[in-house]
Amino acid sequence: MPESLKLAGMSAERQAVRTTCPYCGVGCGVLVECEGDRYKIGGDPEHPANYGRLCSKGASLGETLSLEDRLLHPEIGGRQASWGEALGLVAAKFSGVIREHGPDAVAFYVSGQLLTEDYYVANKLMKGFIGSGNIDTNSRLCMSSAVAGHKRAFGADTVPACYEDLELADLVVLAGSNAAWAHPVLFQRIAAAKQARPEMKVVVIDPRRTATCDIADLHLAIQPGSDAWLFNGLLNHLKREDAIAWAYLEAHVEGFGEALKAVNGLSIPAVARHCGLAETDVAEFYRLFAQTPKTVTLFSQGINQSSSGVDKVNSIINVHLATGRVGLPGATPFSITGQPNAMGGREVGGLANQLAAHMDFVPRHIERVARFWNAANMAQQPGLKAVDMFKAVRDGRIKAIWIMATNPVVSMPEADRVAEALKACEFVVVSDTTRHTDTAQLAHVLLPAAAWGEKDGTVTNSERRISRQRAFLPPPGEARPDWWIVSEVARRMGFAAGFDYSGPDAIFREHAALSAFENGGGRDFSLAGLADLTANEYATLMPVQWPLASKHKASARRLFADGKFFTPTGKARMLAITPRAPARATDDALPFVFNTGRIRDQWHTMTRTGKAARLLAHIDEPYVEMHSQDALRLGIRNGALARIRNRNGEMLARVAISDGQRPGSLFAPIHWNAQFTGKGRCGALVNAVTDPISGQPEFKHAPVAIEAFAAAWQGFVISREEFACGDYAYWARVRGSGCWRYELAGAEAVADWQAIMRKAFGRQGDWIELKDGAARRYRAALLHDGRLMAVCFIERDAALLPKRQWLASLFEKEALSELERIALLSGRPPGADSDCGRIVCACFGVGENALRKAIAKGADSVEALGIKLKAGGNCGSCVPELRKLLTETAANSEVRKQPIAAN
Ligand SMILES: Nc1nc2c(c(=O)[nH]1)N[C@H]1C(S)=C(S)[C@@H](COP(=O)(O)OP(=O)(O)OC[C@H]3O[C@@H](n4cnc5c(=O)[nH]c(N)nc54)[C@H](O)[C@@H]3O)O[C@H]1N2
Ligand SMILES: Nc1nc2c(c(=O)[nH]1)N[C@H]1C(S)=C(S)[C@@H](COP(=O)(O)OP(=O)(O)OC[C@H]3O[C@@H](n4cnc5c(=O)[nH]c(N)nc54)[C@H](O)[C@@H]3O)O[C@H]1N2
Ligand code: SF4
Ligand SMILES: [Mo]
Repeated sequence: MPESLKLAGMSAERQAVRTTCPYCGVGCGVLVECEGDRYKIGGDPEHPANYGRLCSKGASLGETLSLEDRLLHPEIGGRQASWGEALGLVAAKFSGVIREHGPDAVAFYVSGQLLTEDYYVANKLMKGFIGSGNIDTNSRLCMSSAVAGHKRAFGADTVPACYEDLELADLVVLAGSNAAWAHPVLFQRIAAAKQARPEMKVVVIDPRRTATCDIADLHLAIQPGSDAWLFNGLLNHLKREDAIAWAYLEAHVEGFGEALKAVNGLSIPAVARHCGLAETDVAEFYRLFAQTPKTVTLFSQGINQSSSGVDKVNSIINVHLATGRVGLPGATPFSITGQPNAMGGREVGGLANQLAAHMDFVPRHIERVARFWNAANMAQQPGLKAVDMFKAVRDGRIKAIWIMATNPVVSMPEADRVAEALKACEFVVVSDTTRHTDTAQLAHVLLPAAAWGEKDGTVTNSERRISRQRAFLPPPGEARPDWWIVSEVARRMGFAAGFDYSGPDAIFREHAALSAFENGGGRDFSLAGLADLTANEYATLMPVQWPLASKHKASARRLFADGKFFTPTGKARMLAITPRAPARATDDALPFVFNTGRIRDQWHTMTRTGKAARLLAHIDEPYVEMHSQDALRLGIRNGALARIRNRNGEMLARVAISDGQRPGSLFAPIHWNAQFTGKGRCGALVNAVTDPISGQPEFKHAPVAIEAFAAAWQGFVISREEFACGDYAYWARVRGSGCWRYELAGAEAVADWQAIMRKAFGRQGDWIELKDGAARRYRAALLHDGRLMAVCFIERDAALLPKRQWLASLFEKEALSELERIALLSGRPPGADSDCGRIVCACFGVGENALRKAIAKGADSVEALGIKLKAGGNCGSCVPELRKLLTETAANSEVRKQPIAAN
């Protein structure tokens, strides 16, 4: 076991490995205790990001380690190949294309989920040795507007803040962030701080009422896309209320005259109109902001993912500069990162328009990096940004592309066109951990990457904190770390000298040395203090923030407290912002705003979280959230299926009616893809329109139409074996405990379900069946020696279908009782209703019905529910929902909770 450490009181065989969660940018420390081949995964109590806490995803990491659907060997054209053959082919093809068409005819599309060391070598190969800027990253879809906003305001891509600021603040503004679901441990830190100091205020700016609003004193359900008006209006208000830090501006800021002029006359009523808000709410927000020196504005994708994202970022930074609240304890703008190593990717220059170590495509930086690398063919200009890169693939300008650790056929805008582009591309290489993804399907060469738990390296979280990821498992099959794969291709392309690394520690040292190279303090990113780490120091490296200018100095927790910035004048810049509406407006044909984002228990395209049954228990199908007025008007029922479409594509999903949604707006999760459902990729509808500066796509605002899907029948199959359901108009595959569930629907009646079932599951065993052709009803169960193998329930009227929990639970039994067999086709448990309902607490599997019952019996607080049912007692991610159930039940209201799962 590499780099393990022995904890006090542990036996020699029992060791613990300190590593980092591979999901969100909070970057929680994880402690893996290994005993033989068993591990226990928990939060690392000593990690300063989480102090031992984990959210539901982190807590379920152990359930995602199975080798099911792992890519274990290199493949060429679908057949297994040796590493030698696969690496040789990739090197030969890339070299061939470069020789014939030049370096800009090839591209790498990489990811904020690579470790810094992987990322560094990929960037070095493309920009230093292939000689093109054509390496871009999924961070383009995620952080690029924040990067550009930082550079405009601060002269460098610097996040000035640290997590503690969120606890020290008297006002936390969450703009376009659903932290309760997307950054749960950080959200819990804010919630705990607020509980300890109830005078602390929280404002949430989000068109939807989200779980994050649970702790909000004020929720501004803003008109989608209108944030720049809100923050511009705030700047004007600060001026009118004499809340501007003039001395700070004079000393440390330029451009404030123009910035203030640009917001002249933007009164509260005007803002309220632009933003679709009540004047009193706008006024309350402005009052809070003006009077609270310790304010942190945390912003995320509701701001960044916009065709005017960079301006929105700067409209936020403007109000912080205007009040001198930058980089001070509890007073700062704070762009939170999404992926575990989004920040690391920015450090190594993973974006097509950056160089490594926060350097730019300017002659003296190009020359400096080339000299440091001894680069054979240093790129002289930026490459194509993600959206343009895939356009270039589509029209044949890029002839070979290598995709690493990202799934663009799901996650890019106009995703169907991305699939077409890859289908048309001469040579597509995909490095992934998973055999079947929507992107892997289109690869000519598949390269098996080592996964979390198997690879070693570093990641940098949202507060610039570098933590080690450490291996505690050997890579399975022939999987190899990404840095190794890239280096081996580089060697075969003739660049051996630049890629002769003995391990990730050697790469990290080089990365740190480059950050310090000719850096006299003019560049923010410096790891000078880590440039000569020994292998052993690297192995035992504790979490550390950058900049770290010297080994002997403590790292900087915050930046800019001294009012010195990285612009040529040393002053920060305020920018004159002219708010712009989203690029595409709704119209009669496409009257709804389609907003897309995350849910609590899934990570991106589900290649990992989709492996844990308990993470599918909270929300199990692709859904679209809409307001009840819209649903009523269009005759769409809660739980029915709907088709959402526009000129780019379409999506089929389950409707969740929620009055937390704005009328005229829809929300769909980004996670479902062709491995889990028929038509659930919301990226198929998102327009490939981008911010002109950052190139970040407008993921939160696509005009669409929605209509009820006219299902002739609906139903489900639950089975131990997989069921081929690809031909039905709607299908969603849900992992259960010991079984799979398939939710199904079709537009046309199916003639013979019996034949389908026999074909799928065989004639052997006992078939119990009920057929009623007139009602389009079919119910069947197959038992082998008393053990349930499969059930199928089909109805014309979906309301007649039974709940799934009880039937699914029968697959955990070795044999059914007589009573259970009798009850089987009714779909309901014999005797008392033991259906616990939809799972709310994923950690302890506590369902909604059980919670409602406990509340009815007097459990009147989250704590009481915890004592009675354990709910919420582990990761706490479900606490907002518990609280909601408590208030709902108290009000005895009929309002559906949001968002719902279908069953
Ligand atoms: N559970 C989970 N957590 C994750 C991830 C995951 O896949 N699953 N992914 C990680 C990644 S990579 C990222 S980037 C982060 C993203 O984290 P977040 O940005 O917090 O998540 P999103 O759900 O994408 O979007 C945030 C909110 O923006 C709102 N929004 C939409 N339009 C507007 C608007 O015009 N103005 C404002 N103010 N808000 C708007 C949406 O309604 C949504 O609630 O999450 C990270 N954490
Ligand atoms: N509609 C819509 N689309 C969006 C967004 C949105 O809000 N709305 N958000 C965007 C954002 S912010 C992001 S960050 C992207 C995320 O989108 P993606 O990056 O496409 O999503 P993932 O599923 O995380 O893809 C990671 C892939 O890498 C594989 N993998 C995991 N570990 C490793 C490893 O160590 N090595 C290698 N080689 N592979 C590995 C996984 O199996 C998976 O296939 O989605 C973007 N797309
Ligand atoms: S908040 Fe959850 S997903 Fe994010 S790093 Fe921590 S445990 Fe992982
Ligand atoms: Mo992201």
